[in-house]
Amino acid sequence: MQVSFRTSEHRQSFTVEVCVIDKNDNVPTFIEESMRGSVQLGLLKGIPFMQVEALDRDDRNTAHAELRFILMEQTPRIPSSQMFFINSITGEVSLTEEGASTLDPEMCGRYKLSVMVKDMAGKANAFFSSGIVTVEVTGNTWASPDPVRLQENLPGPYPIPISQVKWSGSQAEYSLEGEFPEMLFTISREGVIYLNAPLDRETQDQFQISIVVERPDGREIAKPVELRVMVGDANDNRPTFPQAQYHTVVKELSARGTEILTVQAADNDDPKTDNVRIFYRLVGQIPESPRALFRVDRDSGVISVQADSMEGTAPQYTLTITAEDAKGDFGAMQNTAFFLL
Ligand SMILES: [Ca+2]
Ligand SMILES: [Ca+2]
Ligand SMILES: [Ca+2]
Ligand SMILES: [Ca+2]
Repeated sequence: MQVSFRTSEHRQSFTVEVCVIDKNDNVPTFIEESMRGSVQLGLLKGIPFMQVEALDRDDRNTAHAELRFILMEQTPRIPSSQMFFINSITGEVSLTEEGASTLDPEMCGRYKLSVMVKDMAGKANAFFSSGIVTVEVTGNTWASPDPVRLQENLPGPYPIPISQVKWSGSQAEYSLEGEFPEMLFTISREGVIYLNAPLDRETQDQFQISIVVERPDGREIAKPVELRVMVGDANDNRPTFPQAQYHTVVKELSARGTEILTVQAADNDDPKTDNVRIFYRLVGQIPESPRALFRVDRDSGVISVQADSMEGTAPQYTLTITAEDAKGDFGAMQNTAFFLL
């Protein structure tokens, strides 16, 4: 402001600076009178699910517009009277520990919170106004998905979607944790879980995968859920004998039916399936003989004397026995040799 005045001789002027000092003459008010939010079952304590906002037209740089939020009352007061927490400075609303552990949409699907906003940083001489927040409780799709059974050696094409999870609340990011080779399982932004390579039951026959849900800032939103993957067996292992050759001795006077030796092959496939059911067969004898001298039991692998007597036979025979699993996909040939004295 420029002020001038004239005396008899001189004209004089000076400047007067006028400061308008803020006075706390504005009451803070909620931007929306009735506010709505929804909280999902499973949300952890302290993770905001909504935010209340208020305005105060006084100078923001003074306490006149320094706002504080207060949760006055919750109705109904079940199962606890302190289900919710409001951050007094930011206005973010979250669950208390009690709220997070007892929230139940079937017991109470809607709460009304009466909230207050005060200026003067909430001091006694503050202006204030109040508002109502309606909170809907929603059930959540965030639950452990059903176990998945996958056959080993699936032909693909990969990746193969195997399951899906969804956090139905605010923005969420998913990740997987568990004992499996990196990138064997992955999860998309939409929560679809993929298998990226063929499984081998003989290496690992089941997986326990934890699915983690986080906010974009890395804070966990809810407890992880679990996906169990069981690997079904394919008959991809042939029976094998623990040793390539067996040696034994047969007495010349052995009678028919005398047990000479038991051969036993092993099969790495699932013992609960036919893929490990082994049949034994005698497929060769050197030197040959006009009558059958030996036999092998198809199921037990017991080799016994088939002839009435071993008199007049050669001093040594080499028998060839095969072990074959039930489907015969890989009939494994192994030699069995024994000496006859
Ligand atoms: Ca004010
Ligand atoms: Ca396998
Ligand atoms: Ca097998
Ligand atoms: Ca197998």
